[in-house]
Amino acid sequence: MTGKTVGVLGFPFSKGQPKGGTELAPKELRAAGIVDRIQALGNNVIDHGDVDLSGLPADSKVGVAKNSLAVGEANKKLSEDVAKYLKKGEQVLLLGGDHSLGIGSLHGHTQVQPDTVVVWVDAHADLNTPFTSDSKNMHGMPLAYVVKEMAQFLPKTPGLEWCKPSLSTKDIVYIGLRDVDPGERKFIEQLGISCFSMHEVDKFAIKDVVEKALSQVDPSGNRPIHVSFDVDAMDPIHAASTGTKVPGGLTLREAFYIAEEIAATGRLSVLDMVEVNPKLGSPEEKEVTVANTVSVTAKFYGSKRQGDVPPNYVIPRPQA
Ligand SMILES: [Mn+2]
Repeated sequence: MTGKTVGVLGFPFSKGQPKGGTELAPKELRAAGIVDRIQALGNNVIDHGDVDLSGLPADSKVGVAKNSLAVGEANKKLSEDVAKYLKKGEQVLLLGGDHSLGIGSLHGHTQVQPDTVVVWVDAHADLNTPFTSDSKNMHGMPLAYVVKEMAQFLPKTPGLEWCKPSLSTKDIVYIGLRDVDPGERKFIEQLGISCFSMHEVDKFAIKDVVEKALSQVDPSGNRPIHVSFDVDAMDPIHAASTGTKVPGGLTLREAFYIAEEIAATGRLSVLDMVEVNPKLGSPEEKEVTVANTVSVTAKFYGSKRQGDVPPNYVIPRPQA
């Protein structure tokens, strides 16, 4: 995995959901050494800091979706930043932030690489529209705003006017789902979105799930890959400090395996790591969640459980 340039971008944002704290995650992940870990694997890493989210509009009332003006404006900036660094030839590692950032991340990515495929690793489908969502929180809606076939189900959403859907349902595959709303289940079925829920993870085991997922979405195996990794895909044992945890999730080993196999394709282009919330859970749970998020991220950039060897490592010998 040497020779790649990874541009790291923080998105300190939490208005896609009601619990404050995800805006602190980029800082926590950096403090836990995420940048150094990826650099030590032989990647060239540039930390671009955080997306400038100053001066976001304040949403005075709940319109069609909560905080849609702020979510829309923040994601517009994000989309521009993601596109900017991809155009420079970098891979982008995005540190969220809540999962509403999928809107800007996918929009920006498809502006530069329209043939990208999306692997959405999550306990939830994040495919709600403002009409199918009970909570009206936009971290449950990002895919609805970037998928062409979903446009017919969406209301006009203040703040999101700039966002033209640029992906097709056939470009997307889910892994890890286990808490899917009725409307989302209907969309998945009717639009034919590839989906490997925890049931399929149990049934086929993670090796076959990853293989099938990648071959379904990209049979020829040559398209850029966008992974949107919600830490709530993992079991709460491994990632308790997150806003919408659901029991029965991926083990840490299964999360590692997904990341290792994606890394092995050599086609990872954008990785979103989202929904770490340092304000939730005990201090120990926070520490475990952050540490596991850093470890999974490192696997996406070449860290191996068989052991990592720094590029300049020389076996020590006794002096003659
Ligand atoms: Mn999510």
